[in-house]
Amino acid sequence: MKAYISVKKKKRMIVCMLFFSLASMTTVPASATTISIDNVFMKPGEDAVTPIMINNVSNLGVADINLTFDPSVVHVLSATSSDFDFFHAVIDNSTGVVRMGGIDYGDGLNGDIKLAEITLKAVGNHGEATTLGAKINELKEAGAIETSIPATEDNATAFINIPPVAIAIPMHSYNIVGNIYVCKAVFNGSNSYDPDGDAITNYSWDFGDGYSDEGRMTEHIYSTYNYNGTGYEPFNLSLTVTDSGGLTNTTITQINVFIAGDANGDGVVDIFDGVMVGLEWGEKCVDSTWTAAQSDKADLNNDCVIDIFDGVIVGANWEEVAW
Ligand SMILES: [Ca+2]
Ligand SMILES: [Ca+2]
Ligand SMILES: [Ca+2]
Repeated sequence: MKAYISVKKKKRMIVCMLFFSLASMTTVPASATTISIDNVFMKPGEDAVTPIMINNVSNLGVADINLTFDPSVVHVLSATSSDFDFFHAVIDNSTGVVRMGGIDYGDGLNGDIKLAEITLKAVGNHGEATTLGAKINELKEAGAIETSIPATEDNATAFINIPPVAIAIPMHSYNIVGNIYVCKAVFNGSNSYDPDGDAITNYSWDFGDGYSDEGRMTEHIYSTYNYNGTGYEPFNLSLTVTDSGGLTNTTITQINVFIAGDANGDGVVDIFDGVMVGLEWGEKCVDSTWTAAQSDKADLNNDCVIDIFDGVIVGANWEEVAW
């Protein structure tokens, strides 16, 4: 059995520090404690493991927490591997509740504490999902007084579906500002796939310069560049694909955009750009994609061949600078 665990980062409250004012002895409340669960993705019949965390806690002595779920979608096989000295779980797969209790026998637990690792089994059909709900019955500090610890509960979702995988292939990783001497950047998302065979229903592109588009293939003409004073900063090209179950995945690729004529990307158009075009003269793309960076750079108009038209762009922009 293969386990699929989301790497989705849970929303965390802003971490504040606890400051003591010696003058007034007033205190600022510590950052909030949260109960967090990660999203889980499974194929029908398969298992997956997700931790239930008590994050950002101080002096934790006792926890009594329910996990709820739709038992027609998932069952809980086990709840183990707790950070507590004593841990006990009662699993009820007929109503969809796991009640978990943990006790610390020492001076209290601090930081991010694992209540348990939950092993789920997908008993429903592909495409179904259930909320994994956390509910606090008790959360108390260690010690005789057993002060309650305030905390928020952060739910998750168990999906009987695997997210798609986004793959973006830039035909040209090096581009020039192309609105005068046309330079189309072409991006191919067709290698994206879905591990459990769902159709990919949407390809959403963000070119990193404020423009976006949809489609398996797309093209874009960059009309701006990022020069930070010493060099160009690339744009972050993002592709998000969505499967027919609504799960998404995003990949980010860096795309270089230089001023027109700046083949070598040093911020100025001069003899070195002409030399680069000359050295790569006659080179052609394979399958509409450059694999050699030098050729990609010298192909200023992105037409997949290095010829006089690239030379003309250098000449027409002679002595232009990026700053
Ligand atoms: Ca899928
Ligand atoms: Ca240059
Ligand atoms: Ca060319």
